[in-house]
Amino acid sequence: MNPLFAVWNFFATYILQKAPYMVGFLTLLGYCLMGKKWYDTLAGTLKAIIGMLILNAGSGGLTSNFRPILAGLKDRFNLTACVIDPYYGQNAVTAGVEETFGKGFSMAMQLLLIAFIVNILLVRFNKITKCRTLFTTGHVQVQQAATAYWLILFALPALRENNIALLVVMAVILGAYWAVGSNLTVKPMQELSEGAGFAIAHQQMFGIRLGYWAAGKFFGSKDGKEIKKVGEMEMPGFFSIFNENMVCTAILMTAFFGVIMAIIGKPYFVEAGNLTESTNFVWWCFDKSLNFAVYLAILQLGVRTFVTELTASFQGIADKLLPSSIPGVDCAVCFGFGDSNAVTFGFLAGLVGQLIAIIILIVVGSPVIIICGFVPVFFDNATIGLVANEKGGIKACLIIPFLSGLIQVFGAAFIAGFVGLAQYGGYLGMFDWDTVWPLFTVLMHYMGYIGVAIVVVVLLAIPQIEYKMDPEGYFLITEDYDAYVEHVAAKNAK
Ligand code: ASC
Repeated sequence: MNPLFAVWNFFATYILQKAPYMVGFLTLLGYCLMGKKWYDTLAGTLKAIIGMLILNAGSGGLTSNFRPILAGLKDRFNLTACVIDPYYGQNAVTAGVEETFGKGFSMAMQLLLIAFIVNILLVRFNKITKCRTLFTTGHVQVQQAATAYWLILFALPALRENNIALLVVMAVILGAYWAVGSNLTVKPMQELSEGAGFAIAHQQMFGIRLGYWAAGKFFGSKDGKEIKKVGEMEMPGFFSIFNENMVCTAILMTAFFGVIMAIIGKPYFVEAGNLTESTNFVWWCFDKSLNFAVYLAILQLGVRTFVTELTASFQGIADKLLPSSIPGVDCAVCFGFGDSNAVTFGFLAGLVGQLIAIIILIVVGSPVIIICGFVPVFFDNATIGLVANEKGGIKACLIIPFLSGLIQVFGAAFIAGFVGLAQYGGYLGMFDWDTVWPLFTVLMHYMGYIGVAIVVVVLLAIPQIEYKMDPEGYFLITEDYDAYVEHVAAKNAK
């Protein structure tokens, strides 16, 4: 193998697609560019990698513990249903793409690399493009590349014959989505974290901005009246224990998941090998529910470990390579900021929304039935709830994720049925992929290349519009958050 190609291959396999090592790589690069001492660079890089690995242990623990429970609903009621979950979605693409389009999966990986380069270029030339954020979450990029590959192959049949044109169209759309989507989260995240210096590079970036906007518009403070955020609720007597995040999570999870697990019933879990006949089922449910709080705590520890290293070192990259930029990271990173109970509330409100939407699909006899996957229902709605709470208080924190839950299920049912992914049992199902991507797909399907042009132009116009709304503050918010806050205060005083 050509040595250059071998290096590239190694980088793509072990770093680009693995968020902890990508974050470590960027930290290393950033500190080197800043000329830090080698041992500080080493220590910072290790902390960044380990912090991200801890975060993964938390989010992986949540997913592996709670995914089977939600998926159990499907088997328990013998539903032929499409599970919305990034991993089910990726499996469905791998299983069906050859049969459906006569194309292998390997092109999705080339797409990932080229789209990433498009993201870098859009940030590099951000004096023109106004894009300020670099995607660093490789596992998510793999899932999205797979799904985008399917959606675009479906929408534009002519491209199936022309690999180069296919790659170019896909990479431009996906790379623009990464740059523009994560850029949309700069303001909500800088406000939430009081200038920690990161954006979100995940699967609900438009959802975050929409939630932020709706929370401010419909629930935000009016006439100077303070909004009541989750963390500021005064709880009397017994309810005061809900102010403690771990206690709150444990009690709510036991109540909610207790009911779901009771509905599924012990025999199912015994058969699935999760527990034995002699295990006390009630105690097992209680233990499982408490573990939710454990994994959340692990996840937050991970965030605390790596965020400062990554954002401090990224200054080197911003100074030397990608001006005025900040890193886009996993959505779970924001769980370390704001009111931690908003994470739990947002999730549960989203779950209620999803369950109601699923019942509606069943009642109206929808040809595609959706089963909620843990990843969309938790990570999307917790994130959106957290942002909504910050901007609009507790009501926003409950109502907006609830609506998001409905939208996720209806959007996924539509698109997974429309493009034929439902029959392979899964769809990515995260918020943006139930909303903006179906819209892109429909536009491209019915309008062909004109649709492609509309998608690209609209995407690229979004940061321009945001820039026009506040040209002085736009880059200040990533370069110097304190100065940005003063700038906003001065603007408001006028
Ligand atoms: C995803 C995905 C995960 C989770 C994780 C959240 O979309 O594929 O594993 O969300 O990134 O921390």
